[in-house]
Amino acid sequence: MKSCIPKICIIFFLLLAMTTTLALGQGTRAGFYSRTCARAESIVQSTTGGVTWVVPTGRRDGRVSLASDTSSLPGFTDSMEVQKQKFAAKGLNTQDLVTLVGGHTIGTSACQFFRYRLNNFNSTTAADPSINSAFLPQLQSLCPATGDGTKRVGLDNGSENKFDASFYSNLGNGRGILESDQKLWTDASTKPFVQRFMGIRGLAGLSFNIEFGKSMVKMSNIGVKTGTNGEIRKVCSAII
Ligand code: HEM
Ligand SMILES: *[C@@H]1O[C@H](CO)[C@@H](O)[C@H](O)[C@H]1NC(C)=O
Ligand SMILES: *[C@H]1O[C@@H](CO)[C@H](O)[C@@H](O)[C@@H]1NC(C)=O
Repeated sequence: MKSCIPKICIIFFLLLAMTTTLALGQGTRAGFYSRTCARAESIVQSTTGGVTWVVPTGRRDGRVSLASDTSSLPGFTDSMEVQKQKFAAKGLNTQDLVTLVGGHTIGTSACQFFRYRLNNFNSTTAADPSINSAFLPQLQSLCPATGDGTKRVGLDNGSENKFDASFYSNLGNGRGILESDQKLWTDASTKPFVQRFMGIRGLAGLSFNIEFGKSMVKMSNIGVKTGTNGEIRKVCSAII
């Protein structure tokens, strides 16, 4: 380790300490990061960070940038059936799917990811008929066909900064922003779960707060790396 400059050494030992902790932990559970990153859970709780599907691509500065690969975004290409199969292969059921997508109770989307639904849905239909007819003109004025595609719109209309079940009520009202979100309502296999989060009478209600925690822990335990098999990144989008 002749060329190990101090900064690198510090990072190396930090990583070593973290991977040791991982090996001991053998899986994710509430409190898992309480020693190594005391605030991790409250940070995750308060930001509910967006899930990204990533592929490595080359960069000239030596880092590997992890660019978004929209072809792997289920909402862009996959049917609900395929999506459910992918979840099932990882031990996650249809309720987990509906629950995890509820992560869209927080945050925004850029117009470019959904404005095709407003004027250019498919070869025979201009606007996606699953969009509420009063909501459609609002969306069209916020996201004009030729306007700035990077402009952002709340995924949970009227409640984009609050972690609550209103995302599901919005789906029930045709106020989903992403086609894949709105499909949770139009698809017969996922609709009952949306209804249960909405608290519709006659169906056993589900608490979004409780179910979200359970499904997140389930998802976090998929393919957990132990020992030296994983890495904890300081910058999630780059291998430094
Ligand atoms: C079914 C799979 C999912 C699809 C297709 C999907 C798709 C998307 C898309 C297209 C956006 C907008 C991105 C942008 O415009 O920058 C987004 C944002 C977001 N997603 Fe998802 N997502 C999925 C699952 C999830 C899950 C499981 C969570 C969390 C548990 C989540 C949390 C978020 C958050 C918080 C944002 C907002 C980010 C921001 O405001 O910058 N998503 N998602
Ligand atoms: C276009 O979308 C409409 C509404 O969802 C649907 O009924 C129709 O089959 C679609 N057409 C094509 C060509 O995909
Ligand atoms: C839905 O929420 C209301 C209240 O916050 C806003 O005024 C609307 O602009 C918003 N509509 C869309 C399409 O985001």
